[in-house]
Amino acid sequence: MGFFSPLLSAAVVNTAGKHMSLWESMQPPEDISVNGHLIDWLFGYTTYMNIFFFILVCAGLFGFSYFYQAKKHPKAYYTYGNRKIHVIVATIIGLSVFIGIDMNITRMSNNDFVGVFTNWPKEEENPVQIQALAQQWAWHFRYAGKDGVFNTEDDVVQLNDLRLPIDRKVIIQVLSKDVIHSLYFPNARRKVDAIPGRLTRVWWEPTKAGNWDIACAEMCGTYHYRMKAHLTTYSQEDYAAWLEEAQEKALQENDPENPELFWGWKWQW
Ligand SMILES: [Cu+2]
Repeated sequence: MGFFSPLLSAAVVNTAGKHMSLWESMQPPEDISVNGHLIDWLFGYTTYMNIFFFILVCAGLFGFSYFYQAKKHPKAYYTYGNRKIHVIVATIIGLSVFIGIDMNITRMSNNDFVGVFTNWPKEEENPVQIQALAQQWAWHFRYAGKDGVFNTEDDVVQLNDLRLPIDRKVIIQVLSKDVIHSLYFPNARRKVDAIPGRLTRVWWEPTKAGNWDIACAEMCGTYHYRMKAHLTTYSQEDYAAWLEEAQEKALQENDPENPELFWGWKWQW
C-alpha cells in the first residue's frame, strides 16, 4: 500500500535483484485470492483515516499557532480547557476517532473473520486438502493419494513446494514439529501459526496461475529468514495432470518391489 510521496518514486531500490521504484516497492504483493481485497481494504481504510486525522490535527496545530501568535495577541491569556465548549469539542474529536476508526475497523475485521475467514469449506465443496508440517527451517506439504486417505503409501509429500489449482478452495491443516512457525501466503493475505501439538488451519482460494512465495512469519530461530517455500498455482487441468504424475511417482518411490529404487550395490572393500 503506497500512499507516500510519488516524488520519491524516482529513487530506485534493489529488491531481490529486481529493480523497482520506491513507489513500487511500497505496494503490497499482487493479490491472487478471492478474499485478499478484504484485508487490503482494512489496511487502506486505516491508512486513509489516519492521514485524514493527521492533516486535521496539523491544520489545528499550525492554524491556531498562526492565529494566536504573539504579534496579534501580545498579552498571554490562560485557559485550562475546562469550559463547556472545550469539553464538547474534545469529546467529539475523541469519539469520532474512536468510533470512526477503532470501532469501525473492529467491526469490519470481525465481520470478515466470522463471515469469511472462519467460514470453513465443507466436504461437499470438494476443497483441496493439504497437511502442512513446519520444522526448523522447512515446510512439508502432504496430499492424500488416490485413496483420498492421509498418511498412506500413495501420499504425495512435497518439500518447500506447494502446488494448487485456481478457482477451487484450499484448506490447509498445519502442525509444527518443533517450535512455533507461521505459514504465510503474502499473495493471499493469509497466515496461520504452526504450533507443536496443536492443529491449526487456514483456507483460501487462488484466482491466478503463476509462481509465488510462501514464508514463515514467526521468528523461529537462526534461519527463520530463509524458511521459504514456493507456491505454484495451476489451471485446474494442469493441476490434475501434475497431481496424477506426482501420485504415480509417490507410489513408485514407496514400492519395496521397485527395482529402480535399489540401484545401490554391495559395498566393495
Ligand atoms: Cu519458521
